Amino acid sequence: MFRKVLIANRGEIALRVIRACRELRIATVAVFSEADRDSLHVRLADESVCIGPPPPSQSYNYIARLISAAEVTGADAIHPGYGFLSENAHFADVCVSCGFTFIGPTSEMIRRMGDKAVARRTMREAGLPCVPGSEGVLADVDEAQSLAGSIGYPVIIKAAAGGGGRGMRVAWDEKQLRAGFGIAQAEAGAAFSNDAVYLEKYIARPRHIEFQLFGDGQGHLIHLGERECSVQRNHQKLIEESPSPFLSDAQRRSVGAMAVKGAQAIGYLNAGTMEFLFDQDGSFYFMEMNTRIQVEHPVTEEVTGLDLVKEQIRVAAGESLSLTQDQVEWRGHAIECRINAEDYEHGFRPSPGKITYWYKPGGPGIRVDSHVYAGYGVPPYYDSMIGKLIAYGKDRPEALRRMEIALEEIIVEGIKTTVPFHQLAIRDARFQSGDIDTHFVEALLKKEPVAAG
Ligand code: MV4
Repeated sequence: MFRKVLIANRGEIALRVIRACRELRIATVAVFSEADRDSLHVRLADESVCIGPPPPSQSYNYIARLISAAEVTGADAIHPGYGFLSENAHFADVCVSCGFTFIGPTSEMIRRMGDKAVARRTMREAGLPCVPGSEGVLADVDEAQSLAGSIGYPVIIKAAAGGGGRGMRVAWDEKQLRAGFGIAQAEAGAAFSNDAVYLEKYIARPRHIEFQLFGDGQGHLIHLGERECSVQRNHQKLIEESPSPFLSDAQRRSVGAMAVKGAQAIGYLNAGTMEFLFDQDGSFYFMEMNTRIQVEHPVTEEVTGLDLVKEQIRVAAGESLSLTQDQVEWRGHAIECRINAEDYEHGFRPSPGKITYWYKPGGPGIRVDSHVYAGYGVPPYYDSMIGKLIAYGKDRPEALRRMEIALEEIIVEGIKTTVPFHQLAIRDARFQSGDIDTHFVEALLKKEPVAAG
């Protein structure tokens, strides 16, 4: 097992990794930017190293500084968390070539799944259902047009280097396709320095359901069930839950087995998530694979009773998975609300600043993963998430009720947060009945004009 782990991240996930290391009796090194000097991850880690000025490019994304910090502190492994360098294959390579274990999959797996057109081909060859579309990237707009003509409109053009909804363009007819193709290419080129795009049939109003996967170095690969992530806005998830209210046990077993088969095709190692879109009629399609621990991993932890971060560390250190597929048991229901420093009444605009008062809800089935405290200043440089509120119950109604109570209990003063949005969403009749798709937030905010005050 490792003696010392450096956490190449900040915020709640840095705390989450520190806690997992503590349980495993591994020493921890925090890294921090000048804007995060007073952050809890700095206080709770055994050691800390300042890695530069506030902008991520000068700190959390600055590979040479992270490696230097690992070298001077004598760490033997690096946990990337989510975001920042967590899906950067080059970073994984540099870690390994400098003698540090990267707590995640190999750089080769990150690279393969990072190219969404390659991921799609790989999973189709492994037998997973994929939306009809192009065989790899498109050469030009004429190829796009002839393909769209044969599969039928609407279609969606996606950046091969994209993912998470970035660099996508929907076309409902030939004219929109010809106009959108160049825009998609230009956007992809500007955002990812790679203008390769591919095409798929567009699925209207899908559900986003993702499966948690885990592989170890001994060739074991298991799935830990799914998370329903349809409640999102501008590709930012707001509420996640497990299990999905939409899936039957038989569907869970069959899609889970598919996901395992796909991950086995690339010999997948460590934690990964396979994202599927579900059609209104229950058909499902592989979309992409994320090669990191995700923000919403706690809902899976609550219903399986596992510690996914500890599992990541153990597997990276060469140990076997702590259980087999047959031993995975799902119990109850968990929901997560992302508490962001955002003013939802004004288009979810960022609301950084000092938190003057903070009261953390509690009671049976309530978990709060957060790095903030009264007096903490939310810096404007990073992601606006200040914490995750997770409610567990024996069934969905109990989890929902506990969430509703926790949202009434929580107090955050000094900044605006997404708490009022969550209160609205959780009480919505459609949400209560589980009737949610990726257009839920839009429909909710349209229907319910935000009350003054
Ligand atoms: C799609 C789609 C419809 N049809 N692909 C957005 C995130 C990225 N992982 C895939 N995304 C989509 N791909 C086809 N062929 C609709 C989306 C999509 C979406 C997916 C999941 C959650 C929210 C979404 C919001 C808008 C569009």
